[in-house]
Amino acid sequence: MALIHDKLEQVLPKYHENVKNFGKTHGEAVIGQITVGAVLGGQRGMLSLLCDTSLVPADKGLIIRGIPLEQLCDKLPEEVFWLLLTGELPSKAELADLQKDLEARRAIPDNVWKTLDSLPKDTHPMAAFSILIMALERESVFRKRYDEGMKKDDYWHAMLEDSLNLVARVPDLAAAIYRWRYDLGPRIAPKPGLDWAANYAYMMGIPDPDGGFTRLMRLYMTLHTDHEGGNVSAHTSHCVASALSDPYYSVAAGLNGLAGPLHGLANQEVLQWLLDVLEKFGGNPSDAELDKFAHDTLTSGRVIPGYGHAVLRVVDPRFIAFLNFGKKECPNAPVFKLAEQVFNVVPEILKGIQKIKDPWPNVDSISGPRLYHYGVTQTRYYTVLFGVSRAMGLVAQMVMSRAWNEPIERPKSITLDGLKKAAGA
Ligand code: HAX
Repeated sequence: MALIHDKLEQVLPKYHENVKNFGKTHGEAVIGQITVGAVLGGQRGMLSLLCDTSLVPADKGLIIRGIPLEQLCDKLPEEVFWLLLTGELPSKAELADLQKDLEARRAIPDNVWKTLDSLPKDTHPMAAFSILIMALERESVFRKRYDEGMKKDDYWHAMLEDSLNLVARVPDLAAAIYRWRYDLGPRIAPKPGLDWAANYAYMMGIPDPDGGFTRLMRLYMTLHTDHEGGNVSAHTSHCVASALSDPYYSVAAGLNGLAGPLHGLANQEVLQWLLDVLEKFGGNPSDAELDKFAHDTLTSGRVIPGYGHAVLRVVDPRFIAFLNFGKKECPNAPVFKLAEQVFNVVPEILKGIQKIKDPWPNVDSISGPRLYHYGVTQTRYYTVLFGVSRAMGLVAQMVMSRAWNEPIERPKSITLDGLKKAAGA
């Protein structure tokens, strides 16, 4: 049995007890109010989900299991995965064991590759990614054991099995989609001994003479794993899993939400926006030209992609991590310089628009320029990279929810007339 399983055997039953006892003693305590504005405003600020993997305070940004993101930037994504699941960073031996375990789980059945080959080439890479995860569903240990009458207390064990299998395999699926979608030649088999993100980079087949792309991929995968429970991908995945749909169904559902332009697809939109700027001005523009371009975007009724956030009210620490990486590794790349320039120009514009609550960049405003610099120029692929990493957070949240036997999600809806009555209108 892998060490991650042993560790969770120690941790999760205690977590279950903790949640259960707290629910018993404080089940009636009031923790907030629901306003009409929140119901009409995408449930902003409504506290209604338990998520212990990470937290996003508006004035700080991502904190994973009590550790601010800034302190995790040099960690491998597998280490963050362990942290998400257990609440602690792994020891060297635990990390090595998890890596070995993931490596042993990565074989992909042939039906999945046949599914990929059968898709039309203009299928969006995110759609292909979701379809391939669904093609893996027939492997679900959770569903099989549920059909055999598994006990409730064993649910998380089966969820963990599926979760580890899925996390082990998503880089292979994603790399294969990249090579297939852009006619880059046959799939590249994983290289034994490489870490999870390095293997993903390797299987994409991007030339990487000085290892810069591999370093970027490690950072990229570490930064995108989790962002508490209420964002569209996490919440969707969580809701689907609460019906005891297995992780394949639930992760695919979450990734379908990630594929929206207001969520994970923003990284694709950002890069396109930056390339439009470079094309229009024949290179990097002056600040005045950039200011005018941004205003034109806004007056045409579009958002400035990569800026603003539903929760954050400060510069996203994930943005800062990428900015620091770019300053060190590729300070003169035109598209990186432009992303930096946008950071100097756009917040001042957005601050002048009263309705915008957060004028600052989010992670998507800068992840694409890094990829572009290293040769991943196919912008429609970008959200797949986000999804590979996010799968770790989604499944970690799912395993924890199963551990405390969270019931099926079922908030109550209300009609407009009912809402008006409730508001005394
Ligand atoms: N450009 C133009 N207008 C913006 C804006 C931006 N970057 N950010 C917010 N606004 C607008 C909203 O569209 C909204 O306008 P309406 O009232 O006319 O609909 C108004 O300002 C109020 O929005 P808000 O309360 O500040 O922000 P929301 O919580 O409603 O939305 C979004 C948060 C991230 C969706 C929003 O800021 C946005 O659309 N940003 C651009 C897209 C983007 O970068 N998305 C990625 C977000 C991070 C993420 O999830 N990554 O996966």
